[in-house]
Amino acid sequence: MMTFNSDSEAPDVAEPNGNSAISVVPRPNSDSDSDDSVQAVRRLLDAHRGDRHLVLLQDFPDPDALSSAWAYKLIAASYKIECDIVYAGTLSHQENIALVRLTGLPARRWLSAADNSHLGDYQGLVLVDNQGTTSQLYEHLREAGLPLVLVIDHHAPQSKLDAEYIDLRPHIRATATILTEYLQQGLLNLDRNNSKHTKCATALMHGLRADTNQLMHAGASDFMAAAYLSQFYDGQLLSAVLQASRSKRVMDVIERSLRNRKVQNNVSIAGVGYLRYDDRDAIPQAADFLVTEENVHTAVVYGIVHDEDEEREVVIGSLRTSKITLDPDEFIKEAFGQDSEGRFFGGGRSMAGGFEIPVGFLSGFYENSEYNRHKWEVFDTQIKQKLWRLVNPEEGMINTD
Ligand SMILES: [Mn+2]
Repeated sequence: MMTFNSDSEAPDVAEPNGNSAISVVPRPNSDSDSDDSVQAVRRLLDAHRGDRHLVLLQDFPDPDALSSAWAYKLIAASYKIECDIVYAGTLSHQENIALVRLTGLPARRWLSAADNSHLGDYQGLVLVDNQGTTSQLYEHLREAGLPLVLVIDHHAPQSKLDAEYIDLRPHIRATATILTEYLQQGLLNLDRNNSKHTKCATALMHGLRADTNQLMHAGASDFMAAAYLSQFYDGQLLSAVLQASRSKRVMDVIERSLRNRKVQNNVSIAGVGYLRYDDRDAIPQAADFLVTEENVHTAVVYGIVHDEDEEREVVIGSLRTSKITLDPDEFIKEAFGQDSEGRFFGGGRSMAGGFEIPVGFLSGFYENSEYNRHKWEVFDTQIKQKLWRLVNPEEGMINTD
């Protein structure tokens, strides 16, 4: 299926390796990893000219995912590939809503997992900033026979993927950096006078800042990508996106996390009880906040998110850490293990991780009921036991009040 065209416009990989070379920060295009990936993606796009791709994001897409998917869509369009960017959950962070509205970012919610009527329009599936494990649509789309064409991600490997090409770079801090390298190496030449291009560059800048804690955790390649984007992005538009304010309900969840937190061995853990689907992003925001406390290097916040439309409940948790030696992916996989089908309940990337545990048969939210209280206590106790066991191995089970 793939054709291997010559890549005459490809940058030369070879760099002199002599002793005279002065040590400098590596240029992205001297990174052979990145070069190989760009060549492979270029060949793949060439081979799929005229196709239509479905670009799938995690259920609660973040700025890194949204901006990277948009960049992919713009790149693919120049290869006559049309893309639709979809997610199955909701946009719940005030900054994400502002980002989408202010830039006109073309992502939409896929309304029903059961709706197959449009699947025939697509020849391929592309995963951006995820590996299918954080989308409730992924299994469904694969079962419906949509071939996985391309995966572009920076999370640690989550499961075995059979894609035509996988550009998985866990050492890169943001998927936006990978997409920016694609742009920089000529998959699409950005034009300062094209407002879609400047808006996409602004979104990418936001995405890469968001995933690197405002560049504080950025590596050399993220800085190089930011430097490249700085020629195209709109600073005023970015500050408008960043000024989006938090809703009262999000503030309430942060307040609950503060009140309920327990700190042991520099790890802060807080359960926040029930929250609405649309406020789900309050959980990572609360974790971001708790990790700023003195003597705390890692924060975990979780709650039961209930989706009124589908009567579905799921425990959602977020981990944030400033401890370089703590691997969030390993930590979460070890704490919660796998479900009966061998899928992990969560994973992570550098400095951050998350988990989702289905409430299943016990789902159902009844206003002010004892049932809700019991259910919360059971999940809260179990999650705390699993976390404290890792944080405090000598003490084993601890009392959770
Ligand atoms: Mn990301």
